Amino acid sequence: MDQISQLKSLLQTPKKIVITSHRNPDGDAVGSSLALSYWLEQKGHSCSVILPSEFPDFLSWMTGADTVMVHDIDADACNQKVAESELIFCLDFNELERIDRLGDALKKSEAPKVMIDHHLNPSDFAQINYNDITASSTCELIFRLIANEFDEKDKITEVIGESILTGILTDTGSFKYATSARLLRIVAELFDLGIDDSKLQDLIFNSQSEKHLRLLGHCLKNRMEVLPEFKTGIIYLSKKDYEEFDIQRGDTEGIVNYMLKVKDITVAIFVTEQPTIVKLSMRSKRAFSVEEICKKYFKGGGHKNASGGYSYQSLNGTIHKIKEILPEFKEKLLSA
Ligand SMILES: [Mn+2]
Repeated sequence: MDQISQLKSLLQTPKKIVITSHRNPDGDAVGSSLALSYWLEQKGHSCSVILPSEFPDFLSWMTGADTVMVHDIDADACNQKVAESELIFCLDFNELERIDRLGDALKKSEAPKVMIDHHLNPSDFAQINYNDITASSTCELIFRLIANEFDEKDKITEVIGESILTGILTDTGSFKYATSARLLRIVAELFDLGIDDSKLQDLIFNSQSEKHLRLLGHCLKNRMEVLPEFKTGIIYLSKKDYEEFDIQRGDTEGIVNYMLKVKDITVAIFVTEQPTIVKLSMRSKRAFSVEEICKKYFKGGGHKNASGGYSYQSLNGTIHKIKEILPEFKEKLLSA
């Protein structure tokens, strides 16, 4: 039996389902989780969406956002839900390490797991996998699962459509990255359903605080270093910056992308000093793979043009390490 048929048979009787996604959930993580939960509930299942950490404020308008459970806030209740669940969906991530302690609860559970994801190099913890690294977003895959694999396009309500389009808009940066003819056909179908894309664009992209914009100004003016010989830009934020600007979850979202606006920058690296680790977020243009750097040197990964990782070295040590490894990639950088 193929995996979609297995999923269909699992979903034939009402089940207690847990839907989970990655730490620091973005629009795709939250959008795909909510969209999937609404579709499954129409089919008679009872769903709990459980995220490892809180989602950023700019997603709080989403229908159902207030029902999301957060493991960082109430681990016991979340673990209880996982223990009771008969089926677990893992969305927008592909290894259990990405969900920290929630991953331990998942490992203990004997419920079958379904992975739906578009990141490179999936691990094999799930029994059912619906992965496509050419998909723009997990939300695109949720649409394809419902409409194509289950032939239930009629079940895509306005709320489900809005959730799906939210993930598509955020993961593609409003149709700038990872687009395809297939994706745009899906978006056309969402428009046909009456989804108001300009309303969503406004809620998602034009809802920044004054503080956020001033922080961006600080990063670009005082914290950006350009290394022209490596076509690379680095922006860093120290613990002191975090205090001074009162930086909260989500406040640094998207800052890394600004460096790619510079004509001769191919790689943008955003380095932030967290309480116990230094976090790296990398973006690249064209054929150059930041996934390779993140995987080889910073215990991370993601996509060719968007990856992340971390380091246990100091902030300065980490920036020094970046500068040390860039020569290894120089040839690829200059030819990309
Ligand atoms: Mn995604």
